[in-house]
Amino acid sequence: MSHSDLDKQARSILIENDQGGYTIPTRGLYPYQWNWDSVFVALGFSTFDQDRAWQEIEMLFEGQWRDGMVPHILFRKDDPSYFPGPSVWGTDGGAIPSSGHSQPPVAASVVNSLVENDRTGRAPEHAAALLPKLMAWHRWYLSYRDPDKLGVIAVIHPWESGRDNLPDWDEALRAVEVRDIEPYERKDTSHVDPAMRPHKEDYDRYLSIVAACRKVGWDPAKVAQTCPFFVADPGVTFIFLRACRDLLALAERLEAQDEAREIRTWIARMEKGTRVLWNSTVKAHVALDERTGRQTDGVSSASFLALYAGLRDADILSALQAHFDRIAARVRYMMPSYDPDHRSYEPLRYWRGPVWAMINYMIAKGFAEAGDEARAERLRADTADLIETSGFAEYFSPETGAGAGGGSFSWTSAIWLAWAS
Ligand code: 9WN
Repeated sequence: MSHSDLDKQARSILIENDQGGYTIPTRGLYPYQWNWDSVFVALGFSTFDQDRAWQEIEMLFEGQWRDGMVPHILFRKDDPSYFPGPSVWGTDGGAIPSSGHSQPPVAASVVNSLVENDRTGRAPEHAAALLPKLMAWHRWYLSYRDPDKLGVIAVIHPWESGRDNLPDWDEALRAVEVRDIEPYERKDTSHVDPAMRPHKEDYDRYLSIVAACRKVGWDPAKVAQTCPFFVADPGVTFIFLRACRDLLALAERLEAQDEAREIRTWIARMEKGTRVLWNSTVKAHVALDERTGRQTDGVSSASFLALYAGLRDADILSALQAHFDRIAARVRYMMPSYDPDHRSYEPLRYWRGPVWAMINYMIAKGFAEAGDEARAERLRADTADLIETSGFAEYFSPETGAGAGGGSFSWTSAIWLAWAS
């Protein structure tokens, strides 16, 4: 298929997945509005309809909780094709029924980029209205996902990381007691091959964490104290740090001095904090279980986001370049979600190996900004090849390039339009 046919197809996927101002990731498998999916979708829409891009983000923020949190799923209408739906979550934090935790905070970064690339003249107005909401969300992250002020962001659920069954969560998840869950029927395995999805033992624990948080009424301070899962995540930490830098640029552009001053203190705290995620044996940033103090031992695609987060230490750059080249010698398509040399690597099982287009976009941005255009271009070219060969799949095998998971996928289409094509 030619580039212009793929452009056309990508636009029509976004339009078909549009539910009237917000976009679902894909039909059947994910029938609601997901947080970081929507934000990447806005980036895609911005290439051909900037007003629609703003609307996507504004509708996401309609679901913001009173405490500042922006949920990972908004259940605008009940849809039996997804489990767990609103009744399992039992939340009451905002105006729209939702899940009870968040997802990687890419919004400030995309908002800043919509402002930079504005062709309508209306961006400053949209951005000014969003600024206090973004501030509230970022404050929420610092208060309740870094209560000990370590300068790293923890996730209270694998789903909050956006990288559900990453090997980094295995040990912490095993420690979660399976309790307080009703008999349930999964829906994901009826849409896609069960061999590629998380195991039942994982789902039992996913639901046990939800039950534990529901028990404390999703009160964020109580969740931080009592949640059976509390793991500092290099993915969310780096995305958050990057988002803080972009939020600062936005605040400065809008001449919001007080906000800018406050954000600078966040950046200083995070820049220092990320050191606790550095594993000197592995030579990369890894996850840290805050309940046990144990670090994980694998390089994940999030390790490469250190550059996207703006960490400019020469040792970090050279370690990541060496990992990149080692991994590139093992797989055909970069960047696998987990190290192919690690014992837990599985090329097609969800976040244990496959390639995701929007992760490649962020990693490449980091390499380019660190002056490494060659590795940035390798990521773009691989992403384009994957889409040209296998279409707009949810994710891809790093070995064969086969597409897997849901089809006609929104964020893959958005990333094609905004970057890969
Ligand atoms: C749970 C929608 C979402 C993505 C996540 C991805 C997957 C959901 C699931 O799909 O998670 O949130 O049911 O597997 O892991 O990153 O936002 O595309």
